[in-house]
Formats: sequence, structure tokens, C-alpha cells
Amino acid sequence: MIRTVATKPYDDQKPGTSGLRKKVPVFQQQNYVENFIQSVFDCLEGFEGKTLVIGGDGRYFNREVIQIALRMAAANGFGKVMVGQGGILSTPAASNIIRKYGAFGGLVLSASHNPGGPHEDFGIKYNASNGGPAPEKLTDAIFAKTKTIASYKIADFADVDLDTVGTFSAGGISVEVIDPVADYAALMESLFDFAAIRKMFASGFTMAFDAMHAVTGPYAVEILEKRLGAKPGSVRNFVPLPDFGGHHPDPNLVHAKKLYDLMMSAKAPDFGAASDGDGDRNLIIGRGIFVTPSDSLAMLAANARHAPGYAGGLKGIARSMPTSGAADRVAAKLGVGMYETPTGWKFFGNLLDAGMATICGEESAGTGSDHVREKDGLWAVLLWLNILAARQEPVKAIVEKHWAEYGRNYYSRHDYEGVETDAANRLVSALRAKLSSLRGQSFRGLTVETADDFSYLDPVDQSVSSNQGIRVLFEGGSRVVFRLSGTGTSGATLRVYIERYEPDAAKHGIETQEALADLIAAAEDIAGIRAATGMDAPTVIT
Ligand code: VG1
Ligand code: CO
Repeated sequence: MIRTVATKPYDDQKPGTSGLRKKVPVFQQQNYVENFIQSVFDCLEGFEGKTLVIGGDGRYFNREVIQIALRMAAANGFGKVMVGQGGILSTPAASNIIRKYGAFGGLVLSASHNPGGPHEDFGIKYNASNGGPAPEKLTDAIFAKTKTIASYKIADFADVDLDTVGTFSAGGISVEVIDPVADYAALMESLFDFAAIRKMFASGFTMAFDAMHAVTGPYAVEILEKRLGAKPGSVRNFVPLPDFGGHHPDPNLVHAKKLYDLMMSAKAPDFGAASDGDGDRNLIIGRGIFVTPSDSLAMLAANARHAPGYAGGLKGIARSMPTSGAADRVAAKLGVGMYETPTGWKFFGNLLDAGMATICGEESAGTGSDHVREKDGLWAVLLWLNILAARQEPVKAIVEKHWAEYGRNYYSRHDYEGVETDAANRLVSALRAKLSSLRGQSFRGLTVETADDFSYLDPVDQSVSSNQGIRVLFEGGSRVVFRLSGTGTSGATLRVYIERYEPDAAKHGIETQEALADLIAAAEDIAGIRAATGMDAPTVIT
């Protein structure tokens, strides 16, 4: 039976950088989930009888929301739902399923790197038929709909057993519970030289992969240990837990500190890596050397030809605006296009669909390619492994040779979390107001060349996205960027991105914060962060 249920709108269902993210108790309010999902469906056209993919990162509340989504998909006229066993699908795996099986779209349930649990974060994101996050036009329409929604449709049927693979019928539609790993593993096998990587592991190569008790555990065990022969135990924390074991599943130097410490110790394996809550981010650490995500993007692009899936070369490279310019130098050398987009994977979709870019990346540990329409943590790990197997050199040597060839982009991001929202907005408005007066001014001996609020003109559909972050560019190519996070769930997070280019190989061994000290001080002089936030130092430095 299908019911139409009257409801009242909420005013806070605005999708952020990557879907709607809120605390679990917010999602647990009456009709909160239903309102959002109905608003998504109401903004779509032509899905009658078609397939919807549903999966999540296994965090607290995942299963409950999947049951609601199944009943609403049936009531709204989808013909079939494909759902990962146990409710599990990593974000890149969900993207692959949508594309491979020609689904109309998908609901990805995750709050990514944010913590999980009854009082932590949850999220819902809609992905379109290309497998990628809904473009801004659609997320704007969804938000508008959530403000006027008056009813939703839901079918009545008992909970579907999510733990048994197979096809069931429920509420007049077919529900297929699929193995979440198989299709993804097959895709990876089609892109990379598994035989060469297997040979490398067989000859004693060692690695540590930290799944952070999040979604990549089952994927990493299957691919790294079973198919590629990494020593059992190479994958750590591989059981996905609803609260990620109480940690932040954020693969950075703060939350993956154990892995970092191991990689810097005498007992370090050859290669260290980690992924986040929903499996789309990656952390890469060689023995004795951390590879910044911006550098990793550049190095993967420069070496991609070693992998069979990219042997034909790259069509272009895209990076988000705050990501360092290291990849730009690679694109120039390869003679391919370089695109600078706003933060968030949804902005890469058009470039990938149009065949203008092959590899994309963000400074926030996201790298991916045109194989899916999401960033992909394990993909990055496997491309690194493929390159290591082909070049037969340690990570450190590859990194240092890259710097010697292209120069080094010293780079760091300073996050100020939990800032009072009004104070954060005031800081940004004040910065905006003085943008034009900054030009020509000097801070700590650095002269401002230009300052603007980044605006993006999508070269494919000509859409414009404004106010995407304040850039202050200094003479000589150094820069600082300020923007507010669009993924947090309490207060505001100010992100300050700092970059300096150093062409001289003799100066490539400086500690990062030290190399950036003048710029860090200049950022403080320009924005008055301490006074505005009441904080003496960033809460997270990556
Ligand atoms: C952050 C990152 C951004 C990333 C987004 C989603 O957004 O900076 O690069 O695309 O998270 O990643 P923000 O607005 O907080 O800076 V994930 O792994 O949450 O899907
Ligand atoms: Co993520």
C-alpha cells in the first residue's frame, strides 16, 4: 500500500560541499529523512520503472535510512533498487554501480570523514546517472523544494533483509542486494597491472593500509590481500563499525597519526596508506616521507602512463582551486589541459563527461579519474602501487626526483574548527570588503599581486559558481586562500590554504611549516584570524 503523508518543511536542508550533512539527532526528527528524499525525487524527471542505487558507509543510522529510502523509492515509482549487502557501498563503488548498470541515479549515505555514532554525523547525497554528485543546479533545486514540501509518498512493507545477497520483491518493486566489492574489484583489475603488483608483493614489498574501521575494510582486504598478495594483516582496522571505533575516519596526519608514526619509524613498511569513512579519500605515506595530496595528484598524473588503464595518456588534469599548482606543471609538460574548479567533486563531473580531463584531485586527500565520477581512495593507492611496481624505486626517490624536475610546491592547510558562525562570516565579509585594496600592499616582505573571490565559469555548461574562496596571490607565485568549510555540522570551520613554490632543488628539504612561515604570518596580518576567532592556533594542520 502506498501512503501520501502530510509533512511540514524544515529550513535547514541545504546540501553542502558534498550532500546534506547533519548530526544524527537532527536526521532523527520526524519526517526529516523523508522530507529530504522526497525533495530529491520531486526534482528528478523520468525515473519511472528505472533503477536506483542505494548504499552507505555503514555508519550509525545507515540501515534505518536505507529501509526508508527503499519504501519511498517503491512508492515514487522506481522499478528497481540495487543496494549493497549490509547497506554497504563505498562512494566510488556506488558511482561505479550506477554507471555499470545504467541506473537512473543513487543515494549515497555518508558523512565521509566526519565521526559517526548516535550523536555524531550522518549524510545523504544524490548522485546522477553519470555516477557523480548532483550538480549545483540540482542541489539548489532540492534545497528550494525542501522549503515548501507538504507531503511525501511511502509504501508499507516489512524491512528488507539487507544481509543476504539476492533479488527480492518488496512493495511491487525488485530489490537486488549485491556484493558491494565484486564490481569495484573487477574495475580496479581492468585499470591496473595486478600481475606486476602481485610480483612486487611476492618479492617482499610491505605495506600498511589503515581502513580506519570505515567502509574500505572489505574492499582493501579483498583487493590488497586476497588478489594482490599483500601479507595478511597489511590491512588494519578493516571491520567497518557504526562509530568507526570512536575515531574520526579522516585520513590525515592528525587522525591517522599511528600510521604516520609507523611510517616514520625504523619499522616502517615500504608503503603506507589510509582511506576515509566512505572510501573516497586517500592518504599516501612512503617510508620516511608523507606525500601531500596536492603532490600526489601531480605525481600520479606524471606517472599514470605506467598503468594499463592510462597508457594512452591523459586528456587533461583538473584540480580544485585551493589545491596546489604542482599538477599544473605536469599538465604543461604533458601538453594537456588544466582546469581549476571550486571545491567539491561535483565540479569535475562535466569535465570528465566531456572528455576534457582524465585525472582530478583536491588538496583534501581526494584523487580520482574518469573511471567513476567520484574521488576514489583505493584507486589512488592502487595507482601508486602500480607506479612503484613499474619504477622499482621507493616512494621517497620518486617524490624527490619529481621535485627536482618540476620544483616543489610547499603546501599546508590550517583549519580553525568550531568557530562561532557569525564570527567566521564576519571575517570573510571583512576580507571581501578589502580585496581591491590589498593589491600592491606588502606583508612580511611579500607583495600582493592580485586578490579576488574565486568565481568559476564551467566550460561545458557555462554555469557560474561565485564566492568560492578568497585568493591572495603574491608576486613570485606564493598564495594564501581563505574559505569556509561546507561539510561541517556544528559552528563554522575556517580553512586557510598556504602555498609557496620553490624551484631550487637545494631548498627542497625544508620542514613545511618553516618553509611557509612568512606566508602563515602574512595570512594572519591580512585576515586577523586570531582576533576574529579567539583562537591562537589552528585546530588541525595538514
Ligand atoms: C571538504 C574538502 C573538499 C571535499 C569535501 C567532501 O569540503 O575540503 O575538498 O570535496 O570535503 O569530501 P569542505 O567544504 O569542508 O572544505 V568527502 O570525502 O566529505 O566526500
Ligand atoms: Co569521503
